[in-house]
Amino acid sequence: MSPAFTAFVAAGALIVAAALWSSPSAPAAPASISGRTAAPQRPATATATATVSIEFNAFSPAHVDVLAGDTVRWRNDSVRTHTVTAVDRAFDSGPISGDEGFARRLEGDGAVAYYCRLHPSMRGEIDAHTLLLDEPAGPGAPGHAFPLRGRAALPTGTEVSIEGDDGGGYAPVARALVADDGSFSASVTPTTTTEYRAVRAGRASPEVRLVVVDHAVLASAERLGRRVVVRARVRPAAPGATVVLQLRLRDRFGWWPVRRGRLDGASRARFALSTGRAVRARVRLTLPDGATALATSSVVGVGPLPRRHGG
Ligand SMILES: [Cu+2]
Repeated sequence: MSPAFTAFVAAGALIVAAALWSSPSAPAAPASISGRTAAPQRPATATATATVSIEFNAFSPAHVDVLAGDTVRWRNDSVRTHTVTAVDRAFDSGPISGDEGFARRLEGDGAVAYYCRLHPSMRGEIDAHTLLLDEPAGPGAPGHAFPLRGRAALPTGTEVSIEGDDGGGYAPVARALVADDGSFSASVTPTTTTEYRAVRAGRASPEVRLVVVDHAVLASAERLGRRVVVRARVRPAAPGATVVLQLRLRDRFGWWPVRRGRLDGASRARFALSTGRAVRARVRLTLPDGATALATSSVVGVGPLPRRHGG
């Protein structure tokens, strides 16, 4: 379980559920329930480092998009000596032998073409941008809000427009403000696979593609003595994707995430609970954050464990 998810569920849901399962007769009354907290976001940094491998006769990747102010680091992974030399001679690494490297901070935006003086057919390019969007964390779902994040080499508080194109050309779909650390985020709601870009004052980030898939989650529940097993299957198949088991807790007025898992190679997951109580459950397909919903199963349930008399 990742620290992020621990933080997410530790807000109350897992504690409630744990108390419930371990002592079904005791009233579940934790001191406080903070509910659905926002999923912790990966902290963005004002600058980042991109790494380019120098191979035997090529730079890999040969094209890199960075934010103005980012540093590019080249590492010689080959047995030959190479150079990293700007075509306009703005910089020249000098000879780099195996296992050595070279770094360069890109101050402004624009394209920088470079090559190897010793093997002039080896060429590469860095595009430094004012705005960059992160690659989406996974496929989105039609009609479901999806978080987009990015970085900007712009002052805190600058407003950035997020534009989307799902076939009819780019149009504004969201706005975002640049935070102190240069990051920005916005929520978009695609209906189909869409290209996005961030725009400010005529400058646009490279576009990113959000693939949109209409997944269905099929769930079933079964009581096996004191154990309740909830099984889920996702179609179309999404092996490795994150699924969250939610329980309807009568005293808590809502659905609570109590377990998180990943779909196996057959796009299935299985959750086991130990409880004598009646259970109403559903299974939700989410982004890796465990919080952004992509699809939700119907409600499934089992009755309570029959009471034993006598003995
Ligand atoms: Cu070379």
